[in-house]
Parts: sequence; C-alpha cells; structure tokens
Amino acid sequence: MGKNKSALITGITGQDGSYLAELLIEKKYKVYGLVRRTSTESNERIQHLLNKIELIDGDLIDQNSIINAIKQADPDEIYNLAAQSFVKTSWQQPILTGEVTGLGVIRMLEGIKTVNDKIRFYQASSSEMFGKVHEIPQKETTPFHPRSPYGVAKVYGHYITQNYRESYGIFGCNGILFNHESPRRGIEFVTRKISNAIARIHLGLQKEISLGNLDSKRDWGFAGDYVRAMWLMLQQEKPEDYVIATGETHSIRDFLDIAFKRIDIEDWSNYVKQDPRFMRPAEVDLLLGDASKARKNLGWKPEVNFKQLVDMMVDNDIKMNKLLNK
Ligand code: NAP
Ligand code: G4F
Repeated sequence: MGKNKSALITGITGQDGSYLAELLIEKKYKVYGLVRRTSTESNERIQHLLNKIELIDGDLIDQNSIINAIKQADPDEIYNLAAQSFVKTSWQQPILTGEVTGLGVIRMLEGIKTVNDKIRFYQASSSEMFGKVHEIPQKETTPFHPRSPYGVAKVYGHYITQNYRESYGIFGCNGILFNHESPRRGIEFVTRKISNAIARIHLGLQKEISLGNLDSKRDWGFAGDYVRAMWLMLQQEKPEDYVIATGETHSIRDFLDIAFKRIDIEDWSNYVKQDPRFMRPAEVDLLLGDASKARKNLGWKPEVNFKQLVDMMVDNDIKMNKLLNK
C-alpha cells in the first residue's frame, strides 16, 4: 500500500480551511496548517480537528517562515487559502491586502520552487477578479476587470500562478471560486451578517439590521461543496484553472426574503435599514458563474441549493445564539 498523502493548508483557521481540512482528513491525508501568531488563538473553526492536524507557525508576509513550513510539512499538495479576504477592508488597508493576498502567492510559489518543485499548488482565485463584468455568465476565458484592491491583488495571484506553471512547470491550479458561504462564514460578510441578525431578531435580542447596497447580485454556493472542487483540481493529470459556481444569481434582497421567511416574516422592510457606512467606493453589481468546465473535467457539481444554504445558516445562528444567551 502506498504512503498516505500530505497537504499544507494556508488559511486553515478560515471558513474554507476548516472544511478542506475535514475533507482531507476523511481522505486519510496528513494535514498541516500554516497559522499566524495572534494574541488570542483563532482556532474556533478547527477546534474539533486539533488532535488530527499539525499546525506550523508562519505568515504569508514572511518568506522564511513559508520556506520553513514547506520543509517541515514536506507536503504533496499545498492549498493557498490565506488572504486578507474581506473586500471592504481592502480599501482601508490596500497595501496590506496587496502584500498578503497578492504577493503572498508568489512567496508560496517561490517556497515551492526552492524546496520541492513537484508539490502541487492550489491558488484561491476569486470571482471578484471579474468585477465590472465583461460577459454573463463568467467563465475561465472572461476578461478580468477588478473593482477593489482585493480584486486587483487576486488578479496578481492568478497570473503569477499561471506564470510559474508556464515558466517552471509547477503544477499550479487557480480555482476561480464564486461566493461560497456556510455557518462558519466570517460575521462581517453579508450572508452571515444577515443570518446572525435574523436569528437575534427572532430571539428578541436585536430589533433591526443595517446594510449597504441591497441590489448587488451574487452566485452563492455552500463552502463544503466548493472545497471538494479544490481537491479535485489537484488530482487531475494536467494543472488547469476552473470556475466553480452554482450558475444561479440572487440579490441581497432575495437572500433577505428567504432568510426572513425562515422566521415567518414576509415583509422585512421595517427590520432593515440602509446605512452609507456599508456602501463601497466601487461595487461589483452582478456575478454569475458558468462552471461547465469543472462539471465536465472534474465531475463536480454543487449539492446544496440556495434555499438550503440560507436555511442552514439561519438555523445554525438561532442555535448558536440560544446557546450564547442561555
Ligand atoms: P477567511 O475565512 O477570511 O480566512 C482567511 C484565512 O487567511 C484565515 O485563516 C486567516 O487567519 C488567514 N490569513 C490572513 N492573513 C494571513 C497572513 N498574513 N498569513 C497567514 N495567514 C493569514 O476566508 P475564506 O472565506 O475561507 O476564503 C479562503 C480563500 O478563498 C481566501 O483566499 C479568499 O480570498 C478566497 N475566496 C473566498 C471566497 C468566498 O466566497 N469565501 C470566494 C473566492 C475566493 P486568521 O484566522 O489568523 O485571521
Ligand atoms: O458578503 P460580501 O462582503 O462579499 P463580496 O464582496 O462579494 O466578497 C466575497 O466573495 C468574493 C468572491 O466573489 C471573495 F473573493 C471575497 O473574499 C469574499 O468572500 O458582499 C457581498 C455583497 C456586496 O455587493 C456588498 O456591497 O453584499 C453587499 N452588502 C450590502 N450590505 C454588504 C452589506 N456586504 C457586507 N459585507 N456588509 C453589508 O452590510
């Protein structure tokens, strides 16, 4: 019997990192996670996995820490999920976002080139790169037009991964993932902000919710489905880039409709306030992905639909808030 595979995940403490770690453990991988030093631990999402994974100190800003982590883990595969991932913050911290979300990628690739150029590399590219979209739906060949420092940084990461593939033969894949959510989504992203507020309204802990633009549309899927696609990309014969999306788009208003219905409220107008603080200097109005290449080559398709996702998030936040306020 062959040796079990091993993987290094950057961003293991994040939403996707925690689901991917679960998937790889299920597949009998030895899983390592790169974690940055913080004054209080950010292990909440991987608490249940701590005895099954190995954490290694490192930061995407620090080249030596990356090289040391790759040497220590000696992985077959690296999944680069770490990033400053919140679009709104990228206007307040554009240089940090460029350092981590953009240059962090080349630091990982340089690490691979230095330590072992046979390691397979997954880069977390983003539908934010399509920004002011040039065609609907967006696919692998759609031109990029990023609308935020975050989007620009992701475009750099995307092209540098392609370049290391073409220049040095590194097995690097870009997964161009459209928005994906879950009960583990960060609380500042719109879906979780809404599901948590609705849970609190339902329990009488909060009266209303303040949001920004309600008209933008996103192709929202379930994070648990999307990490499967990441793994599948690295199991193929040839490294390629793939769009991962559901092929459906919904506005923030649609999300509010379904989420409020879960607590039996049909007309939510009195519960939602619009607040300019949550508007952005530039907006991505509409994202809708065409994942037919992934369906054909990887056999990938989403299992959780939009309503199931919204209900799952609201139900979970009701449960969590009940526990917190017991
Ligand atoms: P997330 O929950 O925000 O997680 C980000 C992770 O990056 C966290 O583990 C964070 O660690 C880590 N990190 C941040 N700065 C770092 C640094 N300087 N060095 C090392 N680690 C650092 O993001 P996510 O939703 O799981 O997304 C995963 C990746 O996919 C990101 O690259 C994101 O940009 C990309 N993406 C996400 C979506 C989506 O809809 N979720 C769509 C397309 C692409 P701490 O816990 O210490 O903060
Ligand atoms: O939930 P969001 O903050 O996600 P956004 O900007 O689409 O970015 C997410 O998806 C990307 C993939 O396309 C990832 F690459 C990125 O890392 C991240 O995971 O905002 C979604 C929409 C925006 O149009 C925003 O303007 O919701 C709108 N919105 C309206 N009110 C709000 C709010 N967004 C947030 N976060 N908070 C609000 O109060």
